[in-house]
Amino acid sequence: MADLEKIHKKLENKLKKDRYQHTLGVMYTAGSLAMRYNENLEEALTAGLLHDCAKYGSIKDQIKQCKKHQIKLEKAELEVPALIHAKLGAYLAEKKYGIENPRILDAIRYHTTGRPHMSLLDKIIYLADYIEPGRKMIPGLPEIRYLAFTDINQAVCQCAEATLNYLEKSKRPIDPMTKRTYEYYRTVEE
Ligand code: DGI
Ligand code: FE
Ligand code: FE
Repeated sequence: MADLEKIHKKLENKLKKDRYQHTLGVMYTAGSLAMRYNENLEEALTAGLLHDCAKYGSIKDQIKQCKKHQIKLEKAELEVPALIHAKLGAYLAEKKYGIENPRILDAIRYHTTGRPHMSLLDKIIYLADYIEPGRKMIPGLPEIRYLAFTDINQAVCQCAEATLNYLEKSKRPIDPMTKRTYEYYRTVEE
């Protein structure tokens, strides 16, 4: 676990205090879900710790960083800039934090939108991000917290649905992948 210690220190210097606290919440929640579902604990802790590693600086700064590292952003990503930190995060986790494990990098890459056919680790990070103890209380959250530990696919479905409802209500552009996640998990039985 020596590497995790180093990552902790680096992130504490990079992220704002609130974001760092959220990151720790996601890390421990991901660890708990990994214990529940027999997922690799160290992978879950590492992905949880790093999932928002690109979420510092303004959106403009994040776009600049993408340019600098030759990360191509699709038009849709520029229209939904909240998604940029996930793609950039997967890149930084690999290049700046030395993570080679593609399962961890994918969990970071898809933590905001989810995707159809998520791996168990993807689901754990997607849910841990939503349910960690520091999240502001919103209607439906207690049920998703319960479902995360009892019926993980149903939890993913309700989390995606709640996100879509929230985006529709606040009239924000919706990424196709966010929709596909919901459509897939609405009917999935795996
Ligand atoms: O980085 P966090 O704040 O911890 O959480 P996150 O990465 O899940 O999401 C950041 C925001 O992105 C959150 O308010 C939900 C939003 N989001 C997810 N899918 C979409 C989206 N925003 C837009 N505009 N469109 C989407 O498809
Ligand atoms: Fe995020
Ligand atoms: Fe997050």
